[in-house]
Amino acid sequence: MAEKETSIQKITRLIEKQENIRNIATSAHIHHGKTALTDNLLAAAGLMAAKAAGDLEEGMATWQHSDEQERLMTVDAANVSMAHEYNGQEYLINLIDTPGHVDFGGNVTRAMRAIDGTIVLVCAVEGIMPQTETVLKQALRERVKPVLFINKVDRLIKELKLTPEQMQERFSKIIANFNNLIMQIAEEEYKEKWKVSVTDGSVAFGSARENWALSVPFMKKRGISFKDIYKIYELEGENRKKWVWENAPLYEVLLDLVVKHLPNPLEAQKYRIPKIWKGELDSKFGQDLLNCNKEGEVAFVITKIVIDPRSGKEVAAGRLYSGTIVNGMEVYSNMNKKKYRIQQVLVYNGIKPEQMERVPAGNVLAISGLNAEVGDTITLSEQTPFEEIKHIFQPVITKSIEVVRSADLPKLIEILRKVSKEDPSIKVEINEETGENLISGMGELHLEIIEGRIKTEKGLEVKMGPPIVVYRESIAKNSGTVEVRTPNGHNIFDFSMEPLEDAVYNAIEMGVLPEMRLKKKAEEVWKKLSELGVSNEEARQYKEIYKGNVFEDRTRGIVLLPEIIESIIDGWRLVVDGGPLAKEPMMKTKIILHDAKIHVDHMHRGPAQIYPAVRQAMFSCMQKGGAILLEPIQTHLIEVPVDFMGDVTALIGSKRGILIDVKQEGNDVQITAKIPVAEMIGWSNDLRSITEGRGVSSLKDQEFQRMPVELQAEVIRKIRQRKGLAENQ
Ligand SMILES: Nc1nc2c(ncn2[C@@H]2O[C@H](COP(=O)(O)OP(=O)(O)OP(=O)(O)O)[C@@H](O)[C@H]2O)c(=O)[nH]1
Ligand SMILES: [Mg+2]
Repeated sequence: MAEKETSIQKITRLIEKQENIRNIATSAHIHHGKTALTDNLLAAAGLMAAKAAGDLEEGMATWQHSDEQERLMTVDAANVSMAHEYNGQEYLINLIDTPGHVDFGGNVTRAMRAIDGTIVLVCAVEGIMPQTETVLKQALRERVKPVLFINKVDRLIKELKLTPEQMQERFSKIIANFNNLIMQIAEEEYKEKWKVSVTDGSVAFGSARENWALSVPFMKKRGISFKDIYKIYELEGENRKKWVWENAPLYEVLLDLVVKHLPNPLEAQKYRIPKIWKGELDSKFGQDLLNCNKEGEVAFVITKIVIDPRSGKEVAAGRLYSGTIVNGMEVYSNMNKKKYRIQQVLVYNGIKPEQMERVPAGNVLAISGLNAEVGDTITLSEQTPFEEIKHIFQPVITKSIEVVRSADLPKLIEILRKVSKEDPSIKVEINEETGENLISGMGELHLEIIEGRIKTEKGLEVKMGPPIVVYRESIAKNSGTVEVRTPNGHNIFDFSMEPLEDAVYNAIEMGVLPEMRLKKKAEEVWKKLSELGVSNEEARQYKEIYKGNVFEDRTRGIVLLPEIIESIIDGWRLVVDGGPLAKEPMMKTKIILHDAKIHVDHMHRGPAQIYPAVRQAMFSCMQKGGAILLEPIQTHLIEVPVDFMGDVTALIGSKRGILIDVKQEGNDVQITAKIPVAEMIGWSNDLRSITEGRGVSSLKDQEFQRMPVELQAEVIRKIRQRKGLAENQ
């Protein structure tokens, strides 16, 4: 008798069959059951012990860090793969389990680049929550197709004791809300196409923890009615398991749904590539990408990096959009402009990475041997890279980090470098002059987790300062023209600065406009600018878009300008990174170069002359146009029993918060409020203590807004003091 095929042998066979691959992720509001679902799918595929699947206390298979077990939540996105049989054919499901907490939302954004479809889970009791909307935004931005799984239906039966009719009514409401979101968020072409529906089976419901799921087509096929579902909770022990396994097997219902409703890479790349790659689609490389060509040039996008703590070896996971990656092959990093030799090619067998000889396009896989960054495009020769992977929110909380023993300082710098590589949502600022090292993250929890990992996983004793809020600097109105000279007096520049238009700024934030140096023929960008109301003439004056700021060149025919424009723009970027008020980053400004007189001798127009002049121009412009400080503001949805409403509104008021909306539903109220991040340090504890632990708050949105004038001076003074800035800095 032939030996039974092992699961890795099966996967080796399946990675070749592109039509039968599905690259997907779980995504949802926090704790809606993503990991319980992933665990149960793995268990059914025989890739982990069934007994432990989805059991928090036993530990989730996908939790690879001890902090996840301690806090009972997912922090890192986890890659797993499994085989599935549907209609007599075998499929390979590459699945990424993503975290739900907003602080780790960057991991969701990055996962979306690797996949083509996502199972969005919605808790049947809580319904659509702010983070459901956020994950849909993240998915649709990458043209990742969603399907819906309504989870925790057991609670409707056991806790809320709903009748079958009430249950269906609740489902209808969730589905309608879900489709409304798709209508609001999706691009025109996908609004109708990607709506989910009960009848076509793109919606399933069930209980990830209790390992069952159903969809309407599946119920029809098996002759099961809504009433039958209640049977599950009348049966006990083995009988219940047996009924569920025979009539509503979670893995079968969900993976059938995935195979049927989510695209394979050949289909998906046809419409995803034009959205996430802005090169020439008619070129050979463009065609390779569109067609997911195994034979084409390698195009691998890194979406996650893990550094082995012992060996220091870097493993880069991501999506192969074209070509075939072969062990030992030489590849090119478009970010580093450097070649590397691949040392390992890995695919996932369950949660376990396994070495392969070769993996073709259309798969999620990992490689080692590189020293690259998340977001990099790995090819064979230099190519137009994929669009930047941009997270919806920016980091707004910073802490200083110091070593306990000064001898450890070099180690700290090395570790911070690794930390920001593994988690690109972290921003690290190393100041060798002052010795102050700062890390910024998405929230307090994010920084706590990082601190914990530096101590336990990286084994370095560190001390972190109290949380500090990140501000932005901007300009209130048009400055009018300012003339400056270089320190040697040989060059003169005329600049002005003004606030950047809302439409343009928002498009940059949304990733619709790329942040980059614009070349002579930036047709794509000009077209978008014109759609945003920028005149054709002005669009052609855009030289660079950098961190939400724009540089325009309105000079005409200055022969020597090309020789120094790089230095001018470098000088501008330096001030954008740290503005005149308090050396906080600038945002939403537009600087315009109107005229220049340039010395013929290049000796007299080096960066040492140009930088200070640009800086002086920007400082004067900001002074004339009114320099303003912007602070991060969060919109939160706070849900509490109605009895606590008064206390919660008072708490919001005490934190400079503004009520946006209050809705009552049964015994609960939903309060939407905008609160400055500076006042939100310790927010979850404050809310917990005034609501006896019954208030839940979730982030809906985040933006920067002008600070109240009466507070601005004091905040600036404090930041300058903390940074040790002298009068003229
Ligand atoms: N009653 C019930 N509880 C569930 C179900 N699925 C998950 N849970 C519970 O909900 C909690 C969160 O489950 P997880 O699977 O960790 O949820 P998650 O979405 O992965 O959470 P994060 O990754 O932290 O966002 C745990 O206590 C689970 O046991 C379900 O179908 N029914
Ligand atoms: Mg999870």
